[in-house]
Amino acid sequence: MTDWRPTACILCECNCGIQVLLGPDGRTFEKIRGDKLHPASEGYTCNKALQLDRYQNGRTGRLTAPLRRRPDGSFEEIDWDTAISEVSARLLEVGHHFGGESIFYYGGGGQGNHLGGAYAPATMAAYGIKYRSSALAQEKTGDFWVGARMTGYPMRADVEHAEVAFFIGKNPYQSHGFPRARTVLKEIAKDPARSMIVLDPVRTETAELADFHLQLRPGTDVYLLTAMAAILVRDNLIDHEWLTRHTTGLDAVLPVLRDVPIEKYCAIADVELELVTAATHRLARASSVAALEDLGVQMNRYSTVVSYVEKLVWLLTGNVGKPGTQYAFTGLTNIGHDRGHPAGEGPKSPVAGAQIVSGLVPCNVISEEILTDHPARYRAMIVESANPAHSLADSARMREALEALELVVVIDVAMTETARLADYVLPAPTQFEKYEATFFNFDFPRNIFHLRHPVLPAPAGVLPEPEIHARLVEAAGVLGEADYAPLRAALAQGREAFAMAFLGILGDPARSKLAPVLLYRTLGETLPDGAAAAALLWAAAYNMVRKFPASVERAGYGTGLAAGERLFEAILDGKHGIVISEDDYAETWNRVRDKVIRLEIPELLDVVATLPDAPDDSAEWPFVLSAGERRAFTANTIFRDPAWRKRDAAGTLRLSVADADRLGLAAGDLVKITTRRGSAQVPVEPTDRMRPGHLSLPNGFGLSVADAAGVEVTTGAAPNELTSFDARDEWVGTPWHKYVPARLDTVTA
Ligand SMILES: Nc1nc2c(c(=O)[nH]1)N[C@H]1C(S)=C(S)[C@@H](COP(=O)(O)OP(=O)(O)OC[C@H]3O[C@@H](n4cnc5c(=O)[nH]c(N)nc54)[C@H](O)[C@@H]3O)O[C@H]1N2
Ligand SMILES: Nc1nc2c(c(=O)[nH]1)N[C@H]1C(S)=C(S)[C@@H](COP(=O)(O)OP(=O)(O)OC[C@H]3O[C@@H](n4cnc5c(=O)[nH]c(N)nc54)[C@H](O)[C@@H]3O)O[C@H]1N2
Ligand code: SF4
Ligand SMILES: [Mo]
Repeated sequence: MTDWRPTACILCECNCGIQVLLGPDGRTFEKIRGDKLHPASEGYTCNKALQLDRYQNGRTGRLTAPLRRRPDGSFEEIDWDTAISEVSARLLEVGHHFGGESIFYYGGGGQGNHLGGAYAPATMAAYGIKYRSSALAQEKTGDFWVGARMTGYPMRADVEHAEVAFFIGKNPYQSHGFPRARTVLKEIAKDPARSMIVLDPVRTETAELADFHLQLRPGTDVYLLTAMAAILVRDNLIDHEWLTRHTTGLDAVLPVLRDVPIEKYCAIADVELELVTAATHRLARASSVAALEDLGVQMNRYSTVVSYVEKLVWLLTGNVGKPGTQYAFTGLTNIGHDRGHPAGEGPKSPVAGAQIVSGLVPCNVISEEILTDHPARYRAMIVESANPAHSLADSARMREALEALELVVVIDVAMTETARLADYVLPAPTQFEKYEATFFNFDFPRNIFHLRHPVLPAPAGVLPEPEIHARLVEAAGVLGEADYAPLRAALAQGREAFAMAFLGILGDPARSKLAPVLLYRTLGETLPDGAAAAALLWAAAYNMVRKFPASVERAGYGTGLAAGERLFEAILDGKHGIVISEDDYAETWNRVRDKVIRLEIPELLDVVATLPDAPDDSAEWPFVLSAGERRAFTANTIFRDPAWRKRDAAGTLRLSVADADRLGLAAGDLVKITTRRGSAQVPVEPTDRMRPGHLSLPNGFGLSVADAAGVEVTTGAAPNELTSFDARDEWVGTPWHKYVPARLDTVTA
């Protein structure tokens, strides 16, 4: 009973440390417990982590050999040499005819696995691939872009230490998003000196703990937040002295906010003016406010404008760079960073001309970039650790787009909805069978990184992603023994000599893009316990020291080149996760561009100044559907085995009791929900948590997995059969999954 193996939960960005005890067969996760030695989660887990055996050993459609699609649509197993050489030859052929930029790369990691995807840039370079995307471009790119415009550096909220926690379209009780969320929420709720403000049309578990629940009409956040910002100005609650010292653009913002018809906007949002005023005053009075926006607004109308106004609220009250406010974090990579080009400038997608933010093409334009005669259309796609046929808007159109491509290659652990449409499927070890990590490390003042060691061996027939990328790069003929030999020779003289040789490679732009594979094939082979996949972290550690020398030093790694080595060694050894940097709060200002925050984003301020009266709900679509709610038993599509759910097995459609009564519906009755794009039959769950007119379906349902008899069974409704690719944000193309006009029809048995 002593061989508890440290690893992490892979089901949300928190990646809580866990320990796993294997059964006698060496494969079953007999017991799972929180890892008290993990520096961020400190033993915490939520209910979901305890089901992880279903990911590892459940009925998932696990892949154990490379597959090639036959003309009749069925798959045949092939060996790895055949798979790599055929995939490579076909990618080269597409590149030869249409240019490497006609090959699209999608994914690179889910909630738990980014290490393999970090090797993909080498494959992209080898085949001339230019365009890529991931799920971030259907949620966070508006926030990233606005942040880049205002501060030049992404920021996160220090909820744990905030006097007032402000949640906008975010339900951390279920979805987390910061360490030990349920514990922190309960602490805030219990403390009379602290408050919680929640903007959500649903009385969520988080809203239930709140002091102020602003239960607004769906899709009206832009009005409500603009009214809150305007109340700050009207009631002279803004921090003039702080704003003069730290910001520009106040002169442009103030006249717009002075003109806001506060009462009318509260009426549009359908929240009592008194409640909005009280919440705004509470926030203004606080010594610290941490604001966290998420999908409820990021996948909704005016999403990018909402991200802007939300930031104005905490900026006008001076909530930056102090405990309990917003901070600029360190990290081994640069997730969240964007150049902040004004709208219309900067890089664009080749067909739709959509703005590329943080290097990512908006997910909602991908099908448009394919289903066209445009000569620059994408012709091939590599999908790694993602399920876009299920997770992107408009599944029917995504399927059509994938089928229109000349080549689709999927790297996954399971036969997913996307893999079924692939020409080649390349199987990987699970996240517990290899070295793995995420780059979702945004903690502050101490930031954390966790290189997880394998918990159990991988089956024969699968290859870890770094190995797949290395083989693809080698098959393209751009790297080989001649390239590795000098690096290996340098390595024989020690890490310092290796560092010098490697620096030489970084000086050559063409070869520096291949650096991940160069590291993997040289340094990687010398790392202990088969930790080759960690090779790339060596360069990342050096880079971290270069970017954040004081923070790394405060964490105890010293300075200079030696600090890079020490940090890397600590990462390799730290099976429970380690502290990689330590900041003081004021360090945030050294990361803000020119140490000045720009309050004015002219394009977005124009929208705020000219908001129309909210359109009336049309009779054809009497409901608004939020397609994809996080619940106690949802976890994207990481769990494929439906048996993991202890409750809500069918994925109910939640609606208000008033609507249910009016339609004569009782719990469990089937209804047909119809949208502009499709329809689905689902059981209903009437609840007093919902506003009349609002519907909610969970995320992650609608997966098909073979049952014991080999028959494909689909559980619940796939949300994106109901969403449209063209319902999206005007600025960065993020989808309006939480605002889908819908209709209900009763189903007679
Ligand atoms: N249990 C669980 N946790 C998860 C995940 C999971 O699948 N399951 N997935 C992870 C991932 S990938 C992400 S991105 C996060 C997402 O985490 P969240 O953004 O918190 O998740 P959601 O439930 O999609 O949406 C949040 C809230 O938005 C509300 N909402 C709907 N419409 C509106 C509106 O018009 N205005 C406002 N203000 N709110 C609205 C919903 O009622 C919901 O409570 O969760 C992560 N954590
Ligand atoms: N309508 C609607 N759509 C949504 C959302 C919504 O709220 N509403 N939410 C969106 C959000 S926020 C997100 S983040 C996306 C998530 O959607 P996706 O980005 O598509 O990712 P996941 O569902 O997390 O699936 C991850 C994939 O990785 C595979 N996998 C697991 N482990 C490994 C591994 O070790 N290696 C490899 N190669 N593969 C592995 C899994 O089998 C699965 O196919 O969904 C989005 N779609
Ligand atoms: S799903 Fe729960 S246990 Fe897993 S990482 Fe997220 S908060 Fe932690
Ligand atoms: Mo997400």
